[in-house]
Amino acid sequence: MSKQLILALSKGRILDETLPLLADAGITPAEDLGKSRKLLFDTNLADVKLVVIRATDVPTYVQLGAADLGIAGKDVLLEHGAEGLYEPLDLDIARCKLMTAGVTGEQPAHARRRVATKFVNIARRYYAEQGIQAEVIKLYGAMELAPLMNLADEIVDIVDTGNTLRANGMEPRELIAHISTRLVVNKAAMTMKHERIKPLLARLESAVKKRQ
Ligand code: PRT
Ligand code: MG
Repeated sequence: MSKQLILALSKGRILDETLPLLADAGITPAEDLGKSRKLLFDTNLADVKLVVIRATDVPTYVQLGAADLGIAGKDVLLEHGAEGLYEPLDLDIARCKLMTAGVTGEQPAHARRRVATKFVNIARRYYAEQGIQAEVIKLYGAMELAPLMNLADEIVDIVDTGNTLRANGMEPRELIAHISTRLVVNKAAMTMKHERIKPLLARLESAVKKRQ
């Protein structure tokens, strides 16, 4: 195994909250991530590199050992599955809720409920646990549109303020999980590179604690 540690970062809104946290932990990219088209970056720490990838790809990179560590939303981790991953630290950023939602004031009428979501695994598990028969329909975005277009009776999506739902005539129904961003570590790397990972984990842990 290489002596470098590769940390995979989730692009998008998580990245915006991750960079200040990394800075608090004394980890800064060698160049401006926002301004570069590169995907692999050196940092001020000689043995730490960053890759910036799609949030949904982070668990895959870490699980397969292409990255040693990763930063990803709990929603993405629940959907992907935790095999081969340790989740040692809640970074306490990008907090939100995973919820079911439907058209305001409407009861889900279909005996077999049609549920549109990009979180198909989470949704299947959740409705099965509730003893509700569900037909889960995979979408890649704009879930709020599905009930309005009568594609689905309900959606499973991320809710923060609830403004997006309200703007589309919908309301949150059941809470599935509280979500925040987590640090994940490849299980083999945790053993083989423990001496390198330990201090990095400690830096991040104290940066998180300082904010609480
Ligand atoms: O990757 P893709 O572009 O398909 O999805 P995305 O644009 O939703 O991802 P991105 O980069 O914005 O960030 C996704 C990650 O941020 C999620 O995996 C969560 O862990 C976390 N997060 C925290 C959120 C939100 N808050 C959030 N509010 N992800 C998405 N939202 C969206 C939600 O999908 C909905 O459209 O914001 C809307 C709801 O917000 P409110 O305030 O209107 O309720
Ligand atoms: Mg996006």
